[in-house]
Amino acid sequence: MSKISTPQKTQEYLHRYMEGTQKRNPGQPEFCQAVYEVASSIFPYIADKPIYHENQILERMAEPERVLSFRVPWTDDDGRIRTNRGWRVQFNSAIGPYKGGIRFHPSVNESILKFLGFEQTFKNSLTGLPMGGGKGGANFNPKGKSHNEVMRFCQSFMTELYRHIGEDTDVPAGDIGVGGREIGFMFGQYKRITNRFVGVLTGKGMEFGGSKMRTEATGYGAIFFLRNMLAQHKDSIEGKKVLISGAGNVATHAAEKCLQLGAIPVTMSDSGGFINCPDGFTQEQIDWIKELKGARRGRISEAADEFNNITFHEGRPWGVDGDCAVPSATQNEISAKEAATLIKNGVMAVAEAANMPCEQGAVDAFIEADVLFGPAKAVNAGGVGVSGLEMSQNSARIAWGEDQLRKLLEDMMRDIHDSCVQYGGDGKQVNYLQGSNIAGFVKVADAMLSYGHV
Ligand code: NDP
Ligand code: 2IT
Repeated sequence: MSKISTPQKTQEYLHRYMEGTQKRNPGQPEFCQAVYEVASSIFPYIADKPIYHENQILERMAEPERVLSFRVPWTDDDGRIRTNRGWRVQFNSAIGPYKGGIRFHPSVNESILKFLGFEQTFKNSLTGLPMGGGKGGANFNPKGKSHNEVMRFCQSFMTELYRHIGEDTDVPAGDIGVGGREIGFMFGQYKRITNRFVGVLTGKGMEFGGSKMRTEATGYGAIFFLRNMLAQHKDSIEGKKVLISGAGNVATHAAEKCLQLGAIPVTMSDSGGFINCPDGFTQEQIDWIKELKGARRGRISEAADEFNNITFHEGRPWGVDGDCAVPSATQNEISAKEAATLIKNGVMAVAEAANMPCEQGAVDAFIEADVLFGPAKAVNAGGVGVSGLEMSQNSARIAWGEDQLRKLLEDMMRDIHDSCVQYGGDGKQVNYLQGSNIAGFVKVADAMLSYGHV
């Protein structure tokens, strides 16, 4: 490649790169989607920086260092032997130990875990902490399983996983279907097998090395980022109607932070449909929903039976009128068509609290329509950021106070926002997609250059 590439040549290189990626990863659409989203920002950025091309940095970055796949046998309450598949994708350790969550959901497959591990690499770089990227999980469906079944599954999962992880090697955490209960079961099993009490998982309970603010960090961080995007563009989050999807860890804490900052959270959802509260959920209602979707493992529709001002609807919440959208459930939950509806209804900002919740066509539509678009790797980085702080506390065998951690989270989200502005801010409106991809890329790429061809 010549020293300075023309925009047309850059597009050709990108096209060829994506053809190669698709050929090498057949049947992995989510992974290819995530690679395209990053590569479309990075190719123009490195057009006049041949060192990255000469060293095949983007080619190496799109290949996980290691993908581990394993059998997870467990016994159900009827004494029947069941078998699931587990994975750990150790994607990139250039800037620190692999770090990223574990997802238990029937849809989990290698494509989804590779997209998540790839994204995690850039996200973790953005936090400014020394963490590489990884992700894991199983195609296990926790719905309808008893407490003891979940415990036996987690123990079996860790009985294989323990040999691949370690406090300085790979530090998993939670994600969809994996919360405090599952982390407790897995940490207990790790400790039992290895006879070591170390910070090998994050998101732990307070009694055994967890960090204050970790539970709240992703949802709170996402709303801090939304506030920062609006403030950067001379607007305020106060009084804004916010559409939220999901009703799990991320969604409920996003709703709570909206309320604390004077915004009006009007929707939440689960895989059965969404609820709408035009006046905005109260803290009491959010607490009730946390309990419903947490310990009670119920359905979001039950909220409409409990509260007079809440209605339940089938489908997703993107047709409801709102100023901002914060998708907080799962990947590809806003299609290009739904993006068009949101734009028509006047949405001014979208903050991706889930990982890759917008299809590529939706991302393009938001940017084209000058909607402020906060990409997941920046918006939801507060979760893994506080996980990094949990690792520091565990290594030092100390526990920081809540006020200190709240401030560290808020500062981290401001720094991530400012890095996005630094690399994506030369238009009339900041391009956060470009900013986050480039800011995340530079540190990992330069570390890889330092190591030579590994
Ligand atoms: P939870 O398991 O706590 O909640 C997930 C929520 O999303 C539930 O309401 C669930 O509904 C809904 N959901 C999951 N899958 C689907 C689906 N296929 N279709 C419709 N709804 C679905 O997970 P989290 O809140 O932890 O995670 C939500 C998102 O945030 C994920 O994308 C995750 O990767 C991302 N994230 C999480 C972080 C964390 O710290 N937990 C950090 C950064 C990102 P139902 O109950 O019906 O299944
Ligand atoms: O997607 C994510 O960033 C997470 N699920 C959190 C990862 C972590 O290690 O805290």
